[in-house]
Amino acid sequence: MPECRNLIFILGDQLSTAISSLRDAQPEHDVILICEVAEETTYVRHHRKKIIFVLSAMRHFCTELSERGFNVRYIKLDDADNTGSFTKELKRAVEALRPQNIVVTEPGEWRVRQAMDGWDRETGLSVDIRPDTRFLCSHEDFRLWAEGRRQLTMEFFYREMRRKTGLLMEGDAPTSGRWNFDSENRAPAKPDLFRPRHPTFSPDETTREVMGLVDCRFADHMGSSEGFSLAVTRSEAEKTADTFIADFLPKFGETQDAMVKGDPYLNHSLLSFYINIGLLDPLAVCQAAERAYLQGHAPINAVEGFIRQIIGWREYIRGVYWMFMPDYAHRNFFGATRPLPDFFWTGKTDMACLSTVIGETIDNAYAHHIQRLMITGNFAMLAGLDPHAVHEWYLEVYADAYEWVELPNVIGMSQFADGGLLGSKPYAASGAYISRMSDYCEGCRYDVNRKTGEGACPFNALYWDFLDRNAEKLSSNRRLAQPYANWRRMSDEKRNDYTQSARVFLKKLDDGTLV
Ligand code: FAD
Ligand code: DLZ
Ligand code: SF4
Repeated sequence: MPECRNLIFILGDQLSTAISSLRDAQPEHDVILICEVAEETTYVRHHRKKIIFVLSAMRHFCTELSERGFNVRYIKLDDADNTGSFTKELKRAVEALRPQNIVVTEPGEWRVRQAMDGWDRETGLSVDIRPDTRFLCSHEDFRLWAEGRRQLTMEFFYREMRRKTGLLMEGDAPTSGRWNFDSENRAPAKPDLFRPRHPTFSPDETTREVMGLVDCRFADHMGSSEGFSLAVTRSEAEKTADTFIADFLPKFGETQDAMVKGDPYLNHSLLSFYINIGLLDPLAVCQAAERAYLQGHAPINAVEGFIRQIIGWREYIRGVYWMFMPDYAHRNFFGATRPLPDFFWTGKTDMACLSTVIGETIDNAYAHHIQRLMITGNFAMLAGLDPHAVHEWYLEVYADAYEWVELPNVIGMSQFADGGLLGSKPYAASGAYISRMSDYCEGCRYDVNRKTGEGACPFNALYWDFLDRNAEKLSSNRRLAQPYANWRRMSDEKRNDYTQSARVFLKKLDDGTLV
């Protein structure tokens, strides 16, 4: 057996040749371990397209590494000896290869970090756990920034990140004189038959093999392999990024908050899949967007908005995750306990907004930000669904979901279950918002203009009932002063109509009646 110096363990969302665990790797001395394991494919019941995406990208990454001369020990899910977990596969590899050390990049999830911290004990070897340098802000830097702040306002963090990266900066000042152009990014829905098409990729032999495996093994998970067309190699992901910058970025800002039936992707980038898994580098993507602005190809509101999502929100969300885990996962500010209705898995509801977004989620393992926040997330919070169950649903159904990014977005941003650590007020909205920002209400069985009673849009009564039942916790929030003043100004009869309508709707939900 040739001597193995380092056993380098690369996880399924670390598929980058620039990953820190490979920093000083030597093909002639080191062996790379990559393994498909049952534990990762089933710790939640991931959407089938998500599993196909991750496993196929892992297999293609193995080829990329082999082509660079690395010796890769690749364990497939259906290998007869597969033990089913990271820890057991690591121990098996240690027994087989007798390495001197183990090298890894820190994982993206708390539960894996817990396991990783025991790997030296489990294997009797030193385990070099390196920081994940794909992120621009280290855990330590985030902690330093957050310490002593009463509220962790993303905007201030974002400005630090602009200064740190130099993106859209002219010396110490922001390019174009403003840090944030969000106020120009709120255009409502507009179907556009001439919108360019996002690239799709036909499954190659490797992907087809994974599709067969997943259909057979995960038949009871959401979605199907049919229509799988995500990029699974670095060059395909780069093509998606180039197409986004060329064709979609110029209009990214103006349609960022819009929702249009039959157009699930609009001008969104669809890059979270690839950035999160390691096929694209977040900073390089932002630099490409900045170049588009400097070359006059895309306007500042679009480019600033896009860069803010990545160096601002994405980094900030990760900072919050690692700073407040593990208890963050169980925050439940409103004490909400309702289980998720069945239609979260089937899309079968008469509420057109929810059936559209959940239907698209089942088809594509994707929904864009406002769909996640203001349709499914908003409904879950207004209806008092258990935030932990809501979190697990999001982790299952989106192909870009890993706990470090999904959990704070759900628990903090969308459900306000952290009581306002991440956001200054809950993202609660009635049907009027959905009607303004989408074309979902046209043709819905419910009437968005009716406030209460049979046939009225359920979001209307749920919105006021949510404010009413949580008044003790929310009425002192200055950003909610206006809605609470409106609520108090209503007659007793009107307020009663709202709470009664909400009660009738929630009873139907609890009874499993079609709503
Ligand atoms: P675009 O709209 O094109 O945005 C560009 C990029 O900005 C994204 O690719 C992403 O990398 C980054 N970004 C934008 N918003 C956020 C954000 N709030 N947090 C982190 N990164 C952001 N994003 C995930 O990557 N994984 C998740 O599991 C996830 N779960 C979410 C759950 C909820 C309830 C909400 C409200 C948001 C969630 N997001 C998640 C954030 C955001 O919705 C997705 O990043 C985005 O929809 C991905 O599509 P896109 O690449 O087309 O994004
Ligand atoms: C999401 C996922 C899935 C479905 N399967 C695997 C796998 O079989 N092997 C693997 O290394 N990683 C997988 N992943 C991604 C991991 O869940 C992810 O690396 C950890 O949660 C750490 O963030
Ligand atoms: Fe959704 Fe209400 Fe509009 Fe129907 S009317 S689509 S339930 S917001």
